[in-house]
Amino acid sequence: MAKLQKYKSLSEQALRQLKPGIQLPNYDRRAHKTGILHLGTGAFHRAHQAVYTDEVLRQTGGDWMITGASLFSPSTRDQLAAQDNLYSVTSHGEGTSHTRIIGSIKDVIFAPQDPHALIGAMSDVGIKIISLTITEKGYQFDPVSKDLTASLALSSPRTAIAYLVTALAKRKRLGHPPVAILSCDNLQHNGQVLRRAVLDLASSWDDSLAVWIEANISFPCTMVDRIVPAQASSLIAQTQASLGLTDQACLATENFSQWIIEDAFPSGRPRWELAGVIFSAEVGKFETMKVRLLNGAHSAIAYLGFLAGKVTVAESMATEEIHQFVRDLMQIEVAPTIEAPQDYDLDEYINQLIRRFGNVHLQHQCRQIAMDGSSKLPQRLLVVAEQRLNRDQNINRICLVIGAWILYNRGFNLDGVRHDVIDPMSHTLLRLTDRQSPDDWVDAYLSLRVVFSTQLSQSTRFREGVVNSLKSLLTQGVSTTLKQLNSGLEK
Ligand code: CS2
Repeated sequence: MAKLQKYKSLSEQALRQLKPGIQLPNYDRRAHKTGILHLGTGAFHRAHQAVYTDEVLRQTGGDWMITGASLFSPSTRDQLAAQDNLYSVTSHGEGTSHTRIIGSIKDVIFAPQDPHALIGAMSDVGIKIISLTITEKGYQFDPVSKDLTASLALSSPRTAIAYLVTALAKRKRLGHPPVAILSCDNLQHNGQVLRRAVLDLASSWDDSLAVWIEANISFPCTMVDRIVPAQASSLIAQTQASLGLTDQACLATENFSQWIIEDAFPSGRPRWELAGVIFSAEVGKFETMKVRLLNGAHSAIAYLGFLAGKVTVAESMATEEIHQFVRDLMQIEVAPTIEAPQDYDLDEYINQLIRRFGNVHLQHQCRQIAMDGSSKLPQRLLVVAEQRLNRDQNINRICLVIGAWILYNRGFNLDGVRHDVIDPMSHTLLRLTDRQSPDDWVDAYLSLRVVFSTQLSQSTRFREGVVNSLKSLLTQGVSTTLKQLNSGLEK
């Protein structure tokens, strides 16, 4: 603590006291108005989209500052407010690291404290883009849920989708210009999924609103990619040493970053291409490649690594059998289901992923990725299993990941050490393994229609694959199970 007090806090005024070599926002932050409203101002948004926007403001200016909103916790708002909404992002590559101060966030609203302030900001005439990082579970939306219709009727929405519909209704009423609503979450066809969710809720409320949204609002699809661990407890002290100031909101990430966007912005957009964004009509191919290979492998590492007693992704990947398993999962089972975007070589992409997963600077915890498996696994790996079953191909590795997920959801690892299971379905999941044998557990899991399609739940091969994996993990442990699988010759 004494050490922390020695340093001043990061702020506009303190910028000149930063150590040399740190990149600063070289634009007058007050002179640029807000053009983007972002829902979900977590670490990922702040180390990805906010960085691209900061770069555009540096290069060409414009009214593209971001107003952020947090829907669940006031902590980002509080940390940033104490620092004039400035924070640092340090990116680590192989042997290099680079720190910059990001200035593109103008303010952050904590929605539950003042929902009307957020609706007001979303319907402001200057807003041209409403973007979202609300994680996969934010899209699992039930339009007839009492909670949501009631909250809408009261005009005090709680979910991102309900905020969007309420704010769009206000924009329509005020005659304000159309906006692009930009999903930046790891879902296949994220723009279309979001559009459907918004239209479903809007039409359950007011048909004419749904018609107006269809005619005026765009929902571009995007592929976002940067590995951004949640802030580790040691990071503030480490960053302090390199900044010479205290930054409570600092983030560490990798030096890789990618953002592919469908170019459909009815009221204009920042020139993000200047910061490396690729505008493409092929977003779908990029999404499939990224969600299945990167995110699918990530989930595999998270569950198997965790069960094997590893804390981080890099530590898991340093284990030979996990490393080999992850490579084979990607190369043998996942890649053949993917049509690569133009000029992309899947083998090279996989090699690059293996290097990224091995980045020891990231401290990316398995338990962070293990969260919310019920809303992540369907588009990451289960869809791959379906395709492979249709082609009568081997799905052993995917079945093993599902087996590891089931074991993880029991709330203790293979040595009996307890952990919290964070998942929108955690209560249901915990109960499913109350039964006698792994066969019963799997039958109970397969009846979860939100997770497993009819095809998978009726597939004997899938069921047997998961049951056998579970039994092997329970009796032989992670290492032996993986070694056996890795030595198999099946393709
Ligand atoms: C991860 C992603 O937590 C997770 O589920 O797989 O957040 C991943 O790090 C990003 O999608 C990388 O772009």
